[in-house]
Amino acid sequence: MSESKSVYIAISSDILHRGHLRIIEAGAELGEVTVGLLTDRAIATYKRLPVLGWESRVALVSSMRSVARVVEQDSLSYADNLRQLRPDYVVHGDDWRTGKQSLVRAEVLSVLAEYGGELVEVPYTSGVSGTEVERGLRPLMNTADRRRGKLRQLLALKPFLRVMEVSNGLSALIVENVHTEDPEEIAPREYDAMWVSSLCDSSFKGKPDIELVDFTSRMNTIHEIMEVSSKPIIVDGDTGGRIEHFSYTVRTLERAGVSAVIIEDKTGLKQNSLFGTDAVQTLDDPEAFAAKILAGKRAQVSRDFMIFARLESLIAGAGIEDALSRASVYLAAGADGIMIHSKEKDGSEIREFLAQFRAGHPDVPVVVVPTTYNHIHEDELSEMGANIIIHANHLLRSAYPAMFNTAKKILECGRSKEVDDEIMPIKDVLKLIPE
Ligand code: SPV
Ligand code: MG
Repeated sequence: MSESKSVYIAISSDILHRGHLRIIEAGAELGEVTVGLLTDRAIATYKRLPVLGWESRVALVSSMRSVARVVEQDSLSYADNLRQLRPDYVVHGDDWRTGKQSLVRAEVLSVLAEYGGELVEVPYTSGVSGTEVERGLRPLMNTADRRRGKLRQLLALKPFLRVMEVSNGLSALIVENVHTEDPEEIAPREYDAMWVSSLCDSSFKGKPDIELVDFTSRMNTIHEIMEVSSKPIIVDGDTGGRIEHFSYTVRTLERAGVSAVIIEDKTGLKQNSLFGTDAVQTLDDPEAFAAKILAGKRAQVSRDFMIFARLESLIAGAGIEDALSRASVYLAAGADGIMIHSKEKDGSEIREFLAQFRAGHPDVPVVVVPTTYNHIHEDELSEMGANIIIHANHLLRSAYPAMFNTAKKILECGRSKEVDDEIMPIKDVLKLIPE
């Protein structure tokens, strides 16, 4: 080994296999190896949550005889570390010449050229793929405990989480797997979590959103979703029901592996919030609702489960001051975060609420549901102070018109040929769900 030369190798080391070891050995033959270990944040942003946390991964890599030092690499980009460390060599498998990783490679080459560093590529070790190992492990890793904890983990690692409505196994499969395919983007974008909406769960059952679909049925939907997916789940708990019942609800949800429940501070016959003041929206007494939150937090067994207090003041026309004072009461009772709801189209009351709320509570997780003020981009909502952005009903709303139009057209035409171009070919349906 040449002591005078320095070598940089970036890995996540979450799933470490002989391909990685070969790269590290090849690096050690060239000089002293510094491993740029991807931080939890980098892995969560670009891939999935790591199976092993930072401390374990550092311990593992530091113990290798060929590794002289471990440093943090906080993004997929090597640029900052290379400019700082100016290693003589970067070593990587040659598999990154094609595909998404080629963008990272191009940047590495240009930074190395700035000071005369060199890229050394090791032939790819066939027969081992970290991605395949990860895919195989995923069901085993998806225990109720691990899944429940994912929401808190993601909240700690990402500036904001994007969440999509799921109402059955099929929509869960879509939200589990859908991702962007922009060739300019190094890592595809995915949804971070799933929202089990009371409006959509009810609507898919042909029932109104008035807490009529009972909790046993809601749990069946949740199990259906859980069986085919691995992302964290946030459940719309409506009003939470009676205080005596809510304690049981919390335990049932957390036992199943749900990450969070959101309950709203309304009482009486619950009406959907998007009716606004067109329906009777009766706000609960703040102390009574706080007592419900407290009962839920006391019932909770796990550390990770979260209870969000949903503020309906803006929906009921009670104003921002009312929402702010209620938020303080609910947080004092132990709420892990709040959801602020609004059906205003321009988003100004949400903006105003968040500005005032953030002044007093910089770190409390905040959920928003931009159904009506949907001209505001996720990034802007995040800058305004939102941590969780829920697209609460968009799969229901896209499925219904498609189903309705197909049913109508076949009726009008007396045959189904006319809809052939608008629906999935049957051969694709047969392959839709792998065995
Ligand atoms: C739901 O999705 O059921 C909600 C959000 O509670 S909203 O419909 O906007 O009230
Ligand atoms: Mg609801």
